[in-house]
Amino acid sequence: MKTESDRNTLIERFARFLRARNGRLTRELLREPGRFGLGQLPAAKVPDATTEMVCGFCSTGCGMTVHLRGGQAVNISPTTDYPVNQGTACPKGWEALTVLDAPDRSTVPLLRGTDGRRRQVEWGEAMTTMASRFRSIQAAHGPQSVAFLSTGQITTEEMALLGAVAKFGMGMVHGDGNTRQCMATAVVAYKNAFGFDAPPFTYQDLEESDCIVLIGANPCIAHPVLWERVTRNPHSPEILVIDPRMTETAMAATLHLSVRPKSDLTLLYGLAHELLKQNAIDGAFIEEHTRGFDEFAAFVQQFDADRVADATGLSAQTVRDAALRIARARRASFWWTMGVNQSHQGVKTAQAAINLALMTGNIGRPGTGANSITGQCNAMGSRLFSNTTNLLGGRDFTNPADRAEVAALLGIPYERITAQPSWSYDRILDGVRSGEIRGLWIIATNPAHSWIDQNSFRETLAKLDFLVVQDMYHSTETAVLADLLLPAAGWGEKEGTFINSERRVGLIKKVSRAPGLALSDFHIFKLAAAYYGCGALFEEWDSPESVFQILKRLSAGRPCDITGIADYRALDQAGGVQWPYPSENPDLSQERRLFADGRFYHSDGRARFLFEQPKDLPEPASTSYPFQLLTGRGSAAQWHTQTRTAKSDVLRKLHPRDPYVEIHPVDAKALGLTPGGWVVVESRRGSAVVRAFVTPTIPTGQIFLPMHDGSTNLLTLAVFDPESRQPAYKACAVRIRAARGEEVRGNDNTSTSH
Ligand SMILES: Nc1nc2c(c(=O)[nH]1)N[C@H]1C(S)=C(S)[C@@H](COP(=O)(O)OP(=O)(O)OC[C@H]3O[C@@H](n4cnc5c(=O)[nH]c(N)nc54)[C@H](O)[C@@H]3O)O[C@H]1N2
Ligand SMILES: Nc1nc2c(c(=O)[nH]1)N[C@H]1C(S)=C(S)[C@@H](COP(=O)(O)OP(=O)(O)OC[C@H]3O[C@@H](n4cnc5c(=O)[nH]c(N)nc54)[C@H](O)[C@@H]3O)O[C@H]1N2
Ligand code: SF4
Ligand SMILES: [Mo]
Repeated sequence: MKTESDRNTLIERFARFLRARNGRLTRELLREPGRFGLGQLPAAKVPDATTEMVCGFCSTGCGMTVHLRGGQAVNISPTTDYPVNQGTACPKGWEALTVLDAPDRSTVPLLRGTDGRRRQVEWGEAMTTMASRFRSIQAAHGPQSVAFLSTGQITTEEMALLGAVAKFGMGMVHGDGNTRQCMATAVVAYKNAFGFDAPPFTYQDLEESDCIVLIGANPCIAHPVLWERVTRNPHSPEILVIDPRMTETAMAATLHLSVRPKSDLTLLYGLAHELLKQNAIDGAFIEEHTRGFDEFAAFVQQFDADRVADATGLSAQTVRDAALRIARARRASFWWTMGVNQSHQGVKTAQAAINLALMTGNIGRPGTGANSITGQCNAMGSRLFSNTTNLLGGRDFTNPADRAEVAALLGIPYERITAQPSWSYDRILDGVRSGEIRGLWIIATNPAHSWIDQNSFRETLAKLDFLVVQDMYHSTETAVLADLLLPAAGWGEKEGTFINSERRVGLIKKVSRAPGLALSDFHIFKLAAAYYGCGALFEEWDSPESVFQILKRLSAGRPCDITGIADYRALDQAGGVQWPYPSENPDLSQERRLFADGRFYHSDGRARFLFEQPKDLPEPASTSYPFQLLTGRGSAAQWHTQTRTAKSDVLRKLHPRDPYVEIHPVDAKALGLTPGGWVVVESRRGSAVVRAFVTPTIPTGQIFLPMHDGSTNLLTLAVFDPESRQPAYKACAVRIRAARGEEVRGNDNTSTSH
């Protein structure tokens, strides 16, 4: 009889065979499509070389092989031996090159004149104007009156350069990023619980876990390649999905817990209570490696199954059953994303998931962990090196020793290292409203679509004296508002590194020329420094590769130490490298998780149990607004505000053409709505006209709007988690009715078709 390990070896061998075969077939297909009945490629498209780099959409960080002709990209396919994706990719990855070639690419700087019209200018005039406008605002209103909003979608080297130039060179105090919309909750939860923002897992854990708990996460749509890895798990795992909606992921679950929106906190405390009752805790781990357990255990006594059933809408039996499945597991893992992070009590909900992992000793071993999957290709780079919330390398702006260290490492005078931490995104916007902030520089994010409560956001932006937007496309909702639009190169048109969700540093390369006068963000930041007169401070920062060496210095001796990466150019062949990777005694294994020794980053080495009473929904349903609105990702083929994915014919075919709202058949019937008919969704703040997608996958009393349509955030309510200041995009009260003739959108009139 075969042992489990024999069986695993066989599975692994078969998987390797499939990957090798698929890799060969892909290469042959791209070289000789005629042999596969696909017609012949024009000679100019037949590749003569390949190179490897990571994908530029989501944080999974798949390895992609770019097929080159004369050094220029002609095709792309997933890399078969990259540890992340092992030969698979989602549709966005396959289409990553297509979206670079679009008629609305931003190719030349555009500057608004006194007549309100924008005209094309040379880079020299663009940068002189930017420097002089920002300087005169700062002269009149103080250095803090100019701020920046950046992103998780440029390279780590670019982020670090921007953060350093803006704060240490141009004197700005406040800068934040779209990671606030996304990851701030996980960052705070980890920092307070573990002592550092350190997602502990490696993707292999998805294959090794025997109980995978997904909380507010829909990886089938949002992280399809990670879902692939779940499907390769040979341990027939329990899959518990906590999501109000019966998502694609929930359909594959062994147990779907369709909770009421934002009742997760009560549920997770209830599970802790049940685990205690079932004595399914790891006393030795708790004793040796944590702090605050007794208080936590006393606190959760009040969350008996009846209270939990009352709050969540689940039966008491289901709650007990879920706890039992976790208790039975040898390796339980807890994964969360936006259903948790984007909520009015997100930090405590994330920490409630962390508490479950800690109390059951499910951390630091294969297949375990309290694991936040991040979103954007380089959100993790931004968390460490954007110099916004944290000083470079996960340090603290308010700590003089940290500032002195950074000054010394960078050779920048100590007085220039900003002592005040940045305001959060929403506070920066409050500052614009109050006149404290008058100049704003927005880089690689499209907040005039993605920020919460758009009507108020747009009124706020209109108050600025000078708005600079730096984007790949001139047509985005934010780009069209800019006084100065700077044309940027995108992924594939520049080089640098991204860090994926499992802390893996991967390389991107220039395989295509940016159109017109568009420049890499790196180059634009260098120009900004030069025109501002602070270029001399950043002489050493002369290329992405030299900034990577600076980042290594900044990381030395810290949890995110990457000093062991000797050769930045070899990152692709190495399959990427996970942090930490110190120069002394690095762990050379391909898949690495944190906390194997049970030591956390707090000075006493112990993780913390953190908890508080659940709070009511900020805007509960009422008689006039009887539905709870959920928002999120709609399809694996759409990316956020669709500036990129809408450019691909293939991707457009993979999702419904018109924007839609998911509504339960019972609710649709009661309101007289026809499937596919146009409806109006209204909140106290705005309205959206979309088609009714009548489906039992959404519970009654709730509706779901994908975030990809520009009108979704006209409805959302500007509520924030008090600890992380992350917007609570996923619950406000709305009503819905059939649209009148004049309200129906024209066929091409969707605000997403850029
Ligand atoms: N195709 C595609 N993939 C993407 C992206 C994209 O735009 N398109 N964006 C990337 C980014 S930046 C991110 S952050 C990730 C996001 O990845 P996910 O977080 O997985 O995606 P969302 O759809 O925003 O939210 C996940 C689920 O939360 C559920 N939810 C809403 N409210 C609650 C609640 O109160 N409790 C619980 N338990 N669940 C709730 C929603 O029903 C939804 O199914 O995706 C990344 N991947
Ligand atoms: N209602 C609702 N709203 C949400 C969410 C939700 O679930 N519901 N999710 C939130 C989340 S998690 C996120 S992450 C945000 C995302 O929100 P955004 O960041 O606004 O979304 P993107 O469409 O990714 O915008 C990225 C912009 O950068 C440009 N770009 C891409 N690459 C480059 C580059 O290399 N350089 C430059 N200069 N520009 C580049 C693109 O053209 C695009 O305009 O949305 C948030 N908004
Ligand atoms: S799963 Fe994410 S990283 Fe992988 S191909 Fe798709 S978008 Fe790219
Ligand atoms: Mo995100």
